[in-house]
Parts: sequence; C-alpha cells; structure tokens
Amino acid sequence: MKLYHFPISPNSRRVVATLHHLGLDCELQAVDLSKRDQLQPEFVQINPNHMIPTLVDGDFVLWESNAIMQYLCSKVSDNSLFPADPIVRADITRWQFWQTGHFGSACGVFITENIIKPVFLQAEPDLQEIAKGEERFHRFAKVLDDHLKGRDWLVGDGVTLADFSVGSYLDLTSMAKYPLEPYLEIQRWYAGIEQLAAWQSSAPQKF
Ligand SMILES: N[C@@H](CCC(=O)N[C@@H](CS)C(=O)NCC(=O)O)C(=O)O
Repeated sequence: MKLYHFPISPNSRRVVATLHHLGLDCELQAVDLSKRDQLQPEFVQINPNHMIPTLVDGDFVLWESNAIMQYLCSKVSDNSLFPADPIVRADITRWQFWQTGHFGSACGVFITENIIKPVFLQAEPDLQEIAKGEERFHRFAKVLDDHLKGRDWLVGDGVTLADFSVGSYLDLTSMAKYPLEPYLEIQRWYAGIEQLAAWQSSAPQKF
C-alpha cells in the first residue's frame, strides 16, 4: 500500500496514526501542497480532487480520510479502533461524519486564515472570515465538550477512529488560534490522545 499525504495536514495525520496503531505496512509518499504538487498530472490521475490523503492498494485507489481509516481497519480482524458491533460502528461513523461536516470545517477556517495564508501564501488573515469561523467553532466545540464530560474517549472505553478523526485538528491549536480556552473537557481528552504511541509516532515535524 502507498499513502499520499502531507504531514501537517490533520486529514493526513489521522490516517497515518491509524496505520501506526494497527501496525500496517504502508509506504508514505509526501505531496508538497506548498509547492502545489497535488496539481501534478500524475497525482490528479490518481485523485481528480487533487487532495491528500489518497491511498493506493494494488489497483484500488481510495480518497477521503475517514473512508481510508475504515478500510485500513477492515484489514485487521478484531481491532478496537473500529469494532465489528454495528451500533459501535455507527457511533464512530457518526463522529467521523460530524468531523467532516461540522467540527473540521470550523477548524479549517482558522487553519486557512492563521496558517495557510501567512505561512504558505504570504497573505493576511481575513478578520471577517475568522469572526464567522468563531461562531461556527463555538457551536460545535460546545457539543464536543458536553459529550466528553465523564468520558475519556468519544465512543466506549478506549480510543477509536472517532478520537483520531475529531482530535486530529487539535495539534494545530496554537498556530491556528482556535478559541479553545473555555473547553476544558476537550483539552483534557486531547491530552489523553497525545499520550498514545501511534499519535506520537505520527506527529509531523514542526515548521
Ligand atoms: N474530506 C477530505 C479533505 C481532504 C483535504 O481537504 N485535503 C487538503 C489538505 S488538508 C488538500 O489536499 N488540498 C489540496 C487542494 O485542494 O488542492 C478528506 O477527509 O480526506
């Protein structure tokens, strides 16, 4: 298997952490988004969205990080990241969809305005966009914070794909400047994710 990724991308990090946690062999190929390498014709042929992460497994090409994570789990029987129980699976999948549709897009505003623009595009953040992002961030961070009261993990008693998917943004908290201060449950939960060997070994080099 080969995974095309960009190390600081949360979308990539959660897939790499899944690979490490499952102990799967996979070649990692970095696609440098800062150089627009995702637009190279060879890569667009693999993923017409020109987005990482993208997995190639023999003749099968799979994009969308959460689909890749579930596919990787299907290769390891009895794994605890995505257990076979239908209700547990549905619960994990719910959080993965929620990350894609809501929490991740709220975090994405801060990543774009406070990291991508100043670091990669030498552009100023748009304060109106940040204000809209704040409203969205607070709406969904409250849902997450409330859910985490009395829990160490999003689903059940151990780490699952749900934690990797939703937690993947939080490594960028200080650079992206998410307004995370009021959300003590989220901070406590993420500190637990940071203790995991697979999370530590999948960490991007700081830039
Ligand atoms: N929903 C996708 C999002 C992937 C995504 O947004 N990738 C970004 C980097 S974080 C990308 O490759 N952008 C390059 C581009 O749009 O050209 C997933 O979960 O895999």
